[in-house]
Amino acid sequence: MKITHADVIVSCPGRNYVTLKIRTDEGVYGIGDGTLNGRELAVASYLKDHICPLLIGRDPQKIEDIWQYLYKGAYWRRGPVTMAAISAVDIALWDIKGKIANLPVYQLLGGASREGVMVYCHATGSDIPAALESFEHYRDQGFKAIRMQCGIPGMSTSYGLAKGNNKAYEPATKGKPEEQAWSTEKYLDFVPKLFEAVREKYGFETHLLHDVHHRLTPIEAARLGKSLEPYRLFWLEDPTPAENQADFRLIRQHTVTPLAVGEVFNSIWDCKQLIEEQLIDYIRATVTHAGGITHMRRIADFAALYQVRLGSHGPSDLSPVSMGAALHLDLWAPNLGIQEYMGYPEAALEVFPHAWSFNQGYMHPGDVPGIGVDIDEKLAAKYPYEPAYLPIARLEDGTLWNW
Ligand code: GCO
Ligand code: MG
Repeated sequence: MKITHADVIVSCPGRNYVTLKIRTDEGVYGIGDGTLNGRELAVASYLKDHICPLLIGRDPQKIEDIWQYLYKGAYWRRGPVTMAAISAVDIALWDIKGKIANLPVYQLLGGASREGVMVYCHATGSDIPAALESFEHYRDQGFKAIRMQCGIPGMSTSYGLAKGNNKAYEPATKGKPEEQAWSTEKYLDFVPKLFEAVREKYGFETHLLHDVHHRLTPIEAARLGKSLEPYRLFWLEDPTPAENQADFRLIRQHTVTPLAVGEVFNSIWDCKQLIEEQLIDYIRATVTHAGGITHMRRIADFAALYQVRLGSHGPSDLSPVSMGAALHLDLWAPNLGIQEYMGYPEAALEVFPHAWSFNQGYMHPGDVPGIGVDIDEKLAAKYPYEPAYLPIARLEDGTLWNW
C-alpha cells in the first residue's frame, strides 16, 4: 500500500480548522487535525510545503517509522507548528490503519478500559448568579464535571467568559487580537466566593474545575490553591506558565488542590519534570499538538508511572477529528482522568460527520473502523479561512501579561 495524495484543507465552519487528508492507492484514506489557534496557516504551509511531498509513495502502515522520520528527519525538533503538523499526519495514519484492520482505533491500542469517557464542559457567567444558572444548565444535561469561570467585579472582562447569554465561549477574534485588562488582586479575592456559592447551592456531587489560564505567579497560585481547598476542586488548571517546570514545586509545597497543566505542550519533554517530580496530577497535552496518538500514548504510559492521569485539552479550536482521536486514546488509557468537551459550532459538526457521541456526562468514540470522523470537503469549501487571533492580556498599568 502506498500514499498517493496528501492534501491540506483549511476551512472556517464557525472557526478555523486545518485538516489533512491522506489518500492511498487502495482507495483507503485517513483524516488528521493540525489546527493551531491563531497560527493556522503556518501549520498548513509546514504540511503542504514540507511534509506532504515527503509522504507520497510511503507505506501508510508504517506509522512509527513515518513519525520518527518527520521528527528526527527535520533536524529541528519540537515546537508547536512542527508538532501540530506531525500530529495531523499521525492521526490520519491511525485512521487508515483502523480502516485496513476494520477496527476502531481504541481496539488497536489495546481495547476499552471503561464504558465511556467522563468529560467536563464550560459553565460561564458575567457574575455569580449567571454562572450558577450556567452550571445548572450543564448539570441538567448530565455533565458530571463542570468548569466554572466567572466575570470579576471591577474588571471589564476575564478569561473564559462567553460574549452574551447562552453563547459558547470563543476567545479568538477576527482581525487584530483583542486586548484585555487583568488584575491579579481582584481575581484572587473573588474566585473563592464563586466556588463557595456553587458548593452552597448545589453541594459536592458535581466535580468542579477552574482554569487560571497562566495568570498567576507561583506564590499567588499557591495562595489560590490553598483558598480553594474547602471547595474540593477536581483540578486547578494552568495556575502559572510552565516553561520553568520547577516553579510548580513552590505551589505543591502549599496546597493539596489538584493541578492540571499542559494544553500548550507539544512533547514529552515539556512535561518530563512535572510528571517525574509529581508536581501535577493531570497532564493536558493533546493528540493535535503533542505528536498525535503515537506520542500521546508515550506520554500516557510515562505519566502512569507517577500516577498522573490524562486530562486532555478539548476546546472547540481543535476540530471534531481531534475529539475523535482523543476519545480513542481516552477509552484505552488505563490512566484516564477526564476529557475536556467544549462543544462545537453547528457548522463544524456538519462539515465533520462523526461517530463519537455524548450521553449523560460520558463520551464514546463510536465503533466504526478508524477514528470515525470524516470531512465533507464540498461543504468545507463554503467556509473559507478567516484570519483570527487569540487575545492578549495587560495589567491595569499596561504591562503585557500572560493571557
Ligand atoms: C481550555 C483552554 C482554551 C484555550 C484555547 C486556546 O482550557 O480549554 O484554556 O480555552 O484558551 O484552546 O486556543
Ligand atoms: Mg485551559
